[in-house]
Amino acid sequence: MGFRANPSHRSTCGCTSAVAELWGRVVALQAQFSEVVLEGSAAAADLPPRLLCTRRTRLDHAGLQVCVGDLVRLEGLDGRAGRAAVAAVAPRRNLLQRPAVANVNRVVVVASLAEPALDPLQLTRFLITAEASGAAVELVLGKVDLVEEGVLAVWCARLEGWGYRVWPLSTHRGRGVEALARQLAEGGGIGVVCGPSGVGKSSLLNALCPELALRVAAVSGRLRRGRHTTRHVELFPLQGGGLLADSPGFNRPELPDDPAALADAFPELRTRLEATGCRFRNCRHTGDPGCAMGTDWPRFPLYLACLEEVEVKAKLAPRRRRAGGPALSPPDRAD
Ligand SMILES: Nc1nc2c(ncn2[C@@H]2O[C@H](COP(=O)(O)OP(=O)(O)O)[C@@H](O)[C@H]2O)c(=O)[nH]1
Ligand SMILES: [Mg+2]
Ligand SMILES: [Zn+2]
Repeated sequence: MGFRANPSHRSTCGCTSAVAELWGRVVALQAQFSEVVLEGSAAAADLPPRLLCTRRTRLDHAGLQVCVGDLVRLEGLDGRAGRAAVAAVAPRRNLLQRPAVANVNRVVVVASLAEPALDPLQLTRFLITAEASGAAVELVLGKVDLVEEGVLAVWCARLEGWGYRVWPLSTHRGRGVEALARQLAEGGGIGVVCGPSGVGKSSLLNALCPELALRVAAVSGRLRRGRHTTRHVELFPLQGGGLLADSPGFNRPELPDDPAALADAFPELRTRLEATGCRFRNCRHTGDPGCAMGTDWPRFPLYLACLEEVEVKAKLAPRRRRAGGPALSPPDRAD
């Protein structure tokens, strides 16, 4: 660990000294403190790997929240005490809502075929939320030791038809863990694991993040109540590089507000739209005669169900629509 001078983030204090700026990544929040890991490897000074940081009050005055995943500039470093203060937050590339993590590069959506059984609509809701973040999406099928190989093969083919590469996995058998670890290490950056409760997300995180596994092992076997099992959000280093966060259990992610954006969150539809386009502008792709997307694609009924829900939500928010949101008019011809 060390600090790096970040040339793209000039000091805003107006001073012209050549002191290198200190930047780090917020990996956890604790009450009013941020836990920050210093970025870069320049000048591996005698600093603790994690700094406990307060926030400069001017950030509060600007209404700026510090989130897990934020890249922050530090001031007032007290290396011996491992303390500093967050002076600035770099612009975020995105902000996931549940869990609240900024600058997410990758969302790992986990589902299982058994215990609990896979619910295609629920999985679609998770995938839509993941796609809406703009991050890369990986689809993991967990607990594959509980199902027959034939059943697994059928589901893999079905989910590939949804436009995803599928990562079959069993943390109990160690199957698929290394392959997924390699994939996650390739992109680096920040990843978030999400999916319904009970599918094996926390077990997967333990398998992928040695530091977390050590911490879990250190927790009393009787209580089994460490920070990792609470609603606390924390980024853990992956063995091959990058950081990964778990999600607390919630089973019904909210769909996005904008009906016009929904088609983009279905990769199989998005690919078709990019390849052939649809001759109608503002088309909802719901089977109107002439819509090139047609209705003969596997997730069409799920797309319809989600679209209906998003449109009802949009109708209930007329003020947002008047402010320039999507119109709900029927498709008009573009040619
Ligand atoms: N059979 C089987 N059970 C698993 C596997 N991974 C996790 N489990 C079990 O599934 C339950 C829920 O796991 P957990 O990781 O807490 O799921 P989460 O709610 O998604 O975080 C626990 O009892 C785990 O032991 C697996 O690969 N195979
Ligand atoms: Mg869990
Ligand atoms: Zn269309």
